[in-house]
Amino acid sequence: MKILSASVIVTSPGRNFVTLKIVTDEGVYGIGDATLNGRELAVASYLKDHVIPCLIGRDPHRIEDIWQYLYKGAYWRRGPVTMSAIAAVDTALWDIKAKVAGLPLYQLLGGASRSGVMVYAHANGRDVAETVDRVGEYIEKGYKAIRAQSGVPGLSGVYGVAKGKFYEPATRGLPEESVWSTEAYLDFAPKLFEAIRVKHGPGPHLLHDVHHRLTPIEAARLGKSLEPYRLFWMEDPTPAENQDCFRLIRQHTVTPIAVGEVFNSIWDCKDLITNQLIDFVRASVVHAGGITHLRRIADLAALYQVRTGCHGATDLSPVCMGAALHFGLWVPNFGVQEHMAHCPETDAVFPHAYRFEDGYMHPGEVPGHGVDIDEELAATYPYNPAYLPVARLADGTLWNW
Ligand code: EZ4
Ligand code: CO
Repeated sequence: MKILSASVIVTSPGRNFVTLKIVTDEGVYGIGDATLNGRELAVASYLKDHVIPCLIGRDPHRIEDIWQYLYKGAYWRRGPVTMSAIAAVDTALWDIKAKVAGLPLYQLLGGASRSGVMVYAHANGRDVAETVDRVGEYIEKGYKAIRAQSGVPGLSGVYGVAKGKFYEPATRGLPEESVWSTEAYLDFAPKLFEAIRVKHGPGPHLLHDVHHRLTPIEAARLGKSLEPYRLFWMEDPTPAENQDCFRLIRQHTVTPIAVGEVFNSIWDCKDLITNQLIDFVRASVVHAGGITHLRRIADLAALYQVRTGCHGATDLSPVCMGAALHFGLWVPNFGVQEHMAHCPETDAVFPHAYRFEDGYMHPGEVPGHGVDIDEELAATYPYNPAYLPVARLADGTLWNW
């Protein structure tokens, strides 16, 4: 079997997605997600101009060798653009291998370790009352785990809270700017979670995304103040570049910590995992080198009782979601999978076998990863540039968004 051709499909059914399609000489094809929010065309070019020419004629079954070839062979290792491109190739090759085997992908990884993949939903409200109501709506829909984000009094725009009906972080045109106040947020956050527990009781797993906004000592204060509400996790409490910062947070709080949605390799995770500075690793199929590399990260994490909590916002396409659900059904140290539903236009462009039932998702039993792309429909949604916002302090200082 040989790789005959490969193409990059850029489409914007509601938001931008980059998809790689690899076609074999036997007619079987596979697809992989290559979307890097706000930097989409860099990955598209990396694939088209530098990766695809190296793939033609190769045996698609040699997934590991092709992964090593693209990683070591580029000389320039790691980075979000490179690793998203490698991930797309890897995901498409696993799709092909599973289709040829006539098996759903999770069977090739080692089979199901559980009956379904617990997912968490996003409950976003403009204030406490609205967020408490949104949490209630997701409980009614059957979700066992819910992330809560709320508008903060005194701040006009906050991460995770929708301006319109749906929350979508990227906006068309140039980056939006928002003003951030750590003081307002730290005073507010415990009140939000107190109200949620008072109304909805101890049952639901509650999650919260700090989105890199705090310094280590502020994150320690937040974690401590949230302890009475027993969060499932506090996500990205501080940027994870200088990872020693997490030691300081750990000295002060037992609120579990999840980090890693911006990570692209096992080297970003290694020290946090081996020093037991985090409890959940957020690395995803698309941004961390595909199934082949994510499996390596999860296996390292398992040694330290760190569990998976893969990123799954709407900027990770249904192709990534499908692959993530196969991965999550298998991975022994599974924690939770993020689920932010795509809009109907996106779902129509990417027909998929995965389904939601009573708080759990299942990848389905279709051979491969079970997600396809309707190329004709995709072509009716041309690329539409969009950026993630930036945050500034009240005096104009650029902050972490
Ligand atoms: O801001 O995916 O936990 N989820 C998140 C996301 C990220 C976006 C960035 O593209 O933090 O909403
Ligand atoms: Co996040």
